Amino acid sequence: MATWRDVMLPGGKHPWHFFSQEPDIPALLLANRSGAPERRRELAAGLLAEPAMIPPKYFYDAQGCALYQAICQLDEYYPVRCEAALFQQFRGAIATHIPRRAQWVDLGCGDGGKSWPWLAVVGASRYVGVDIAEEWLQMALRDGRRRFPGVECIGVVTDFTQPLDLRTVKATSRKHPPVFFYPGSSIGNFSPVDTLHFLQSVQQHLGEQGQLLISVDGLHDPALLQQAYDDALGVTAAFNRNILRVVNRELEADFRPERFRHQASFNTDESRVELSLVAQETHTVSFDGQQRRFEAGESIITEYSYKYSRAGFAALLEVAGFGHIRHWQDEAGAYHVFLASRRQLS
Ligand code: AVJ
Repeated sequence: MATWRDVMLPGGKHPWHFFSQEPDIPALLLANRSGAPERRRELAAGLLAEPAMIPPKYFYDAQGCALYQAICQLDEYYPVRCEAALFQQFRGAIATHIPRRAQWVDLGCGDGGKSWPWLAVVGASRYVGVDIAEEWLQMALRDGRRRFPGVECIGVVTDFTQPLDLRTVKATSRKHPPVFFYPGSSIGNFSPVDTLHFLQSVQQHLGEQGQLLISVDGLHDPALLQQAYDDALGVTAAFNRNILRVVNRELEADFRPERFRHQASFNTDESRVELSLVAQETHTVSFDGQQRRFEAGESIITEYSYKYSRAGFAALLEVAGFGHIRHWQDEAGAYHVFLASRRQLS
């Protein structure tokens, strides 16, 4: 994801302001998008569960996006820098394996900023931005068109924590193979089982020459992970607690964020960082005509961020039907980039 600086327009105006007035918004396809009633059901069910949970996709309202971008600037948050350095160093080498004229499918595109350096190198024929946030997608498409006049830019608004449904892309596609680009180690938010399902659904969209280019955060020293997810400035804490504001809005709940403490810990057995919000005092929260009592010390789980060894993730790719698995990593061997295509049946 790009920095907040990148989304400010000349003159310091916030881009949202412009979108609503632009007549020239490129084609957007809507697929598999959950509406407000489903979101409310999902949130309410999570709050009533034991332990309570709020899915991490609810972090990203406008304020959550801004806080996430601040996280990406933190000294402690290493993944962004690891990935940027890896892409910088190996872009040319990776691109030699990517078919010319491909359809570049940017999963979770945000403002598209991570894709532009690739598009210039791989000679793509089409850019397909995929994101749950329509405003970001529109910005990505607009920017993509401006930068690459010869590349057709289309978007799919979808929630791909649901099974990936890109029939809309296929229906409009030409013969060119897709390259699925899933950077940012965002795959870490899926459980291993959901990761497998996600990889399988990408694999099914690949055709013979398609590729998946994905980055995955590796296994680190728990102390380093702890710092990356509980930074000295408290930015991650603010990001985490902001989710309660989102729930208040979506579900007419009366959470008081100051009653919860940010907690990050590494679960070695599950190989994941766990983010939660811990109630500081016993109290009851109302939402959508229901109530949930939180005991002092009780947690709401807000995010799992799974970490993989090289071999562990390669094994998942293989089980999902990928072959020709290529791999790049940083010097410390703790951040991974994989490029893989469909395993050909012999
Ligand atoms: C967006 C899932 C890659 O797990 O590192 C950063 C989100 N949460 N700090 C991650 C996140 C807290 C991030 N991903």
